[in-house]
Amino acid sequence: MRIDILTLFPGMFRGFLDESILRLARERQIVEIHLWDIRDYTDDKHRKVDDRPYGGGPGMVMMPGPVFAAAEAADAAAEPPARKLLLTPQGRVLNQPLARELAAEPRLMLICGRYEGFDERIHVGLQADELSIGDYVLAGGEAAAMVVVEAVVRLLPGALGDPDSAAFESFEGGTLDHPQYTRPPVYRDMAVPEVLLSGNHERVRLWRAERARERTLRRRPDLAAVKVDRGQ
Ligand code: 9D3
Repeated sequence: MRIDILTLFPGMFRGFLDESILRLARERQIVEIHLWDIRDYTDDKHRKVDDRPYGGGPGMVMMPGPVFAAAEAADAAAEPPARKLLLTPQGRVLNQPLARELAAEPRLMLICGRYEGFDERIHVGLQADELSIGDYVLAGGEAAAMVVVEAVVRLLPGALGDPDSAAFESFEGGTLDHPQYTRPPVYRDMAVPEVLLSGNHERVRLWRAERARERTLRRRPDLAAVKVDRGQ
């Protein structure tokens, strides 16, 4: 997969892309990620990327010219044309099925905004889908783009060391994870549940399923409800 990221702050991505799973996936050539500085696609001496909203109101709006020019340059850099995603609070909210859908694309273009938002002609003219990562207010699209990249890249075949771990996870199974323990067996007077030390795999499996179900009902009844609706 190829991912192009358009941003006013490419420096925010460097550490993120150079560590852990993103570094490994890039080294293994599972994903190729390119950063584009939207300010490089301005044509005035002040390198202006935002302007005041028509109709008045607070804040500034991302101008169409630099974003279109950067998106066209990125699209022309490879084939096929990218699926374009505009990170905005108004977008479809990212969830695991959408991450899976995006992971099946050959190319993604993530367009990050700052200020109050994008000129509407950007999403209309570029045929970009709007994407949010949840109902809280960020200062711009960059952190959201990193969330999308991490959620998608870990699903690409070969990106995780263990090929099973992506299939067994929370949300796709419809429940939260059960509690986990590792050594030592007692830490600061807190003991690991006896069943996990028993060696009885059937008891362990049942205990984990019960704890996962209990947690899901208490903390995320919305997820538990999805599971009932599907008749699982
Ligand atoms: C919804 C708030 N807006 C009302 C005036 C102003 C506004 C706040 C924050 C406009 C843009 C932003 C910057 N946010 C993003 O760029 C963003 C975002 C987010 O804030 N929450 C969840 N997902 C995303 S994706 C991009």
